[in-house]
Amino acid sequence: MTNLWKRTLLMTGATLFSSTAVYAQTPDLSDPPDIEGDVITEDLGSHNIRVGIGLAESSPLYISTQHFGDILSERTEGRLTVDVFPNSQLGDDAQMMEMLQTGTLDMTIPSTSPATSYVEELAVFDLPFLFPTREAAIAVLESDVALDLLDKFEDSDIKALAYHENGYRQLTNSERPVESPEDVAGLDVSGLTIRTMENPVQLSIWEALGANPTPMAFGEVFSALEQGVIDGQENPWSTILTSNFNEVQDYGSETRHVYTPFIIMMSMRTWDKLDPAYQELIEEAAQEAAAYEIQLATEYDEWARDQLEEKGMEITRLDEEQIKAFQEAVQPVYDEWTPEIGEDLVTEIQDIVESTMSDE
Ligand code: KDG
Repeated sequence: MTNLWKRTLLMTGATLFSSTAVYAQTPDLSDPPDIEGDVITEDLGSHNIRVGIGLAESSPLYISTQHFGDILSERTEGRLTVDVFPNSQLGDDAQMMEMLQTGTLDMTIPSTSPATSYVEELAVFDLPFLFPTREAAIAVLESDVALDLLDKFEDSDIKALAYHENGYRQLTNSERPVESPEDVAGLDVSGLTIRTMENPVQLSIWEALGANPTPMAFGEVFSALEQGVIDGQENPWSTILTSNFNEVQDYGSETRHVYTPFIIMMSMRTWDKLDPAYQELIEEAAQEAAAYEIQLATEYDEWARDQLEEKGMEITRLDEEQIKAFQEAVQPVYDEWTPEIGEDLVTEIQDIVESTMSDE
């Protein structure tokens, strides 16, 4: 089944994979950009690149990674091919990053949050309400200060190729509508038990809000929600929809409390096997796939929220005052973590945000 055919069916809302047995709908997404650039006609070797991701086939992450594969295949006359393994089927983010180090997996695309175990400074992206707009977030991701952090993965035998967008995180839960930090903490009831990514700053955020944060790999979240082990979780709307969390979550709150990037990364063992011409092509293809993924994630975001509402999730939109109450409640996270992450780095990124906002 060709990647283009898969994507076409996905866009028509068809289900390709019986694993979820739920029609994986997608919005009327933009087609991938035309594949341009020189074709490498010289036989520099054939390689099948295996990519493990945590999200579903209908996610912007999966669709853009398929496009990454199409670029490589088309521009090497099929000598480079890519197989994408979704739904955490090869492991969770932490396990797949370890597999890159041992060379048992070629690529994975985790959020920055679990990747802080390799590059601690990436925790800057876990700081709450850091990016007022997507434009400010992308300006930071394109900045030298952010790109320099990708280079640090080489100390761990990982070649980090590009950032793209996981997105603005929203809270969902099965207990009650949430429009204030008090609703999270529960005044006369216990605080919500919220699953977080395995990252200390994420834990601090939900502790500051009076929740009971529970770090957990992404692949375990649906069953933990279904069994009532946790009350809620937080992810972008597109992830909540494509992972069917609405089947086990009644309430959503448009908190936009963190903007999480993804990182496209390759095992250095795979990278080192590749001819320099292939390496150059892979860097180009990663940039093109990243740009396409950000476009898809942008198109998906509000559409997914509206789909969730249509499917019965009660979504609370928060006004400026209500968001301000959350921002004030999580200020201690900056007090605790800015010195840990590095004052200079945090300030440099806040300065980029400020200059972007003044240009908007
Ligand atoms: O493949 C990416 C997912 O595994 C994960 O990073 C998504 O934001 C995420 C989460 O909540 O773990």
